[in-house]
Amino acid sequence: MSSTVTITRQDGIAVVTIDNPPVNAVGQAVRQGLWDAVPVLEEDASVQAVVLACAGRTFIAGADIREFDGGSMQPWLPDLVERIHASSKPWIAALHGTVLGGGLETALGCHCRIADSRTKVGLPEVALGILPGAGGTQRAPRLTGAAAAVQLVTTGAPISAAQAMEVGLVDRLSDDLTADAMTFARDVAGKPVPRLDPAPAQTDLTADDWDKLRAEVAKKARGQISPVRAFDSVRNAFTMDLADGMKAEREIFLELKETDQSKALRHAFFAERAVGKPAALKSGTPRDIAQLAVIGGGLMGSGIATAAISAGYPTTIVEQSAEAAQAAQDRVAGNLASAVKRGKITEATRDATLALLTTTDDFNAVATADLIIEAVFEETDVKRAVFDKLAATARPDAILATNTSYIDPTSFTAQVPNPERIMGLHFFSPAHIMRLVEVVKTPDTHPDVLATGFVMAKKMRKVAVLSGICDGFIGNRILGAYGRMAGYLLEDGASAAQIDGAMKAFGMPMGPFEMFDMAGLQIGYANRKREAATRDPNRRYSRIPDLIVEDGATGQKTGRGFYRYEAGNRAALPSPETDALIAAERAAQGITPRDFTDAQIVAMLHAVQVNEAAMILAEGVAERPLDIDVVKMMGYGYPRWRGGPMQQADAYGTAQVLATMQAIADADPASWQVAPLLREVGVQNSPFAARNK
Ligand code: TC6
Repeated sequence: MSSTVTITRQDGIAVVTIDNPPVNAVGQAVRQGLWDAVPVLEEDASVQAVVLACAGRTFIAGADIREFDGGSMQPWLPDLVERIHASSKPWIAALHGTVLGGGLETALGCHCRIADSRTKVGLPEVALGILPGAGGTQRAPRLTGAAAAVQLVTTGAPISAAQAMEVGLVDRLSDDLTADAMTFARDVAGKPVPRLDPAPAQTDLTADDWDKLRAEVAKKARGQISPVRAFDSVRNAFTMDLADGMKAEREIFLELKETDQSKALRHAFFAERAVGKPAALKSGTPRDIAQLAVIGGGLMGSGIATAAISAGYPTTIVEQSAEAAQAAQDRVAGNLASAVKRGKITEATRDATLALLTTTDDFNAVATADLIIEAVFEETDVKRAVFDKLAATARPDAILATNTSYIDPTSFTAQVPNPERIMGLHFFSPAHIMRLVEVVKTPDTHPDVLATGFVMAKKMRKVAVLSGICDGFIGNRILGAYGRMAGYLLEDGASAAQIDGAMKAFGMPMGPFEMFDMAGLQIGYANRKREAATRDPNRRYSRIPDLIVEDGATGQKTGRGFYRYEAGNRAALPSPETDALIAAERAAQGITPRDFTDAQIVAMLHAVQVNEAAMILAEGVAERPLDIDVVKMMGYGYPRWRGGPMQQADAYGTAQVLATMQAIADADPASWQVAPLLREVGVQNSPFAARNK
């Protein structure tokens, strides 16, 4: 027996325990241990029933994802699950924690399932670009029927133990799992072993219904293949017997595992965890934060405060007047009310959470805070004035954070004593919903302060990424290159609708011009005015966005920007006025509009992002390519199934990205230069992933 799988026996019941921290992933050693356990228990006449349980915080949370990149190692999970199911003695799976993927599939191979009432079960494989490949798409439908199986398998969303019981995945619920699993085992010992009917599962759905459902799944998947193929496999359960369905499932699993999409999604999974462990954090010890303060209760400040109180931090919002403080209070209450409406929290939780919030117009309230987040208007002088006051009022050891999204924090904090306690915490709007936070390190920031930022972000259920200082930090600086290229493409002849359409077909939730209109054009306009004096005069400057703003159109809120919007409707419609303005500007610049293919648009917009990212890496602003990928996926809607721009560069081949960038730079050398790091990797066609160590 392997050390990860042990057997104990008590009164005719064997307990097989898996102990493979942290999440009991069913890797090769666990599979081998279980594989060996089955015949031992078959041959042991003293054993009448078997309980399969896990030590630690969870039952099996899935296959070991780290094994997916190597060759597959026997025994394979589908064979193991089948071996357990074929046992002549009943196996009872005792479930707790997060029973996911191969974990649930193993449990479905057992003959009975009992779950701790706090358990969550699910088949999240589609989120890794694969499908449940150990019988999940065949056994689940035979237990639950079509609707629940389609939902489980194509969304990957976990369900509660109670829901699992309702749909037939679980037989009993328990609040004392160890004892109740033994009772269950005794109840079924010596009786005929309950087995799944291998005949095709029954359904009322017609072929037409199935086709409609498939179209819905494909629409939601927006370019991702795995939900659609997983759906096909579930459908097989209603036309094939178990053995044939399993064979077909295995084929689809092997096909999906090798796709770029699955590789990208696996990269995304590990990258999201690796960003929390940057080298710069190794020497940091997080400080305790008992009291938070947020300066500014606008959209951003109240979003941050909502996230903070939701994570359990007592928080004070400081505003300039009693009215503004009340408005901030209302905003936070509104955020929580909408969480109740969406079923995310209960009314009782809302009330308990809101009780952690104080709002005031008295700046002295920051004196008791351990961590203070400035979230005022993005203007150097406005921020400096806040830090002047903080220098006088905050405790000398309080951590001071700024939510700046572009401006170098050192440009408005030089007057503050103990600069090692200052960092940037760049939240994304709406801050109580968006999961990304860029933790910005100044040259003085102490590692303990950074570590505190990371811990706080985690408590807020956010993903923190470390960034050094540069204009726009990691995310907005790359967005700058993306927006600039989109602007040139527009001026050169592509329409906003074509560019947006190409990027949506690529997988972005919206194109650049829809995004600009949604965010409002005035912030970019103000930024460009701020940068005007320092801008390289030789670099091409497209005036179109400025002309639109100066024409009185600032995006969705005003009913017009790059597009036209009807009142109360976010649909982007063509704007004849904006189109005329663009045509006039092209003529004024002597530009004859030319055609671009969608593929060219995508390749160019991708290449300039990777090029900017390569500079960011070389400057040390981001530690690793994966940090950049996570920023773009979590903050900017970059499709997870593409894994972020750097992972996508590896999938295209960095040589190809270099060639595209070289062509862009050759055509307009004053505006674009190939980043030396992109040249270095591109010449060798070596992947950025090699630099993720
Ligand atoms: C599958 O089952 C396919 C079957 C078909 C086969 C034919 N493998 O997330 P955390 C690591 S596909 C390897 O921070 P939490 C994770 O990297 C799989 N490692 O903890 C991290 O390592 P680090 C289907 C894994 O409490 C550590 O465990 N299953 C795996 O916030 C802690 O993880 C899934 O997709 C794994 N399967 O959340 C479930 N899972 O410390 C994936 C975790 O070195 N996992 N690790 O950074 C999860 O959703 C969550 O990890 C969790 C625990 C909910 C289980």
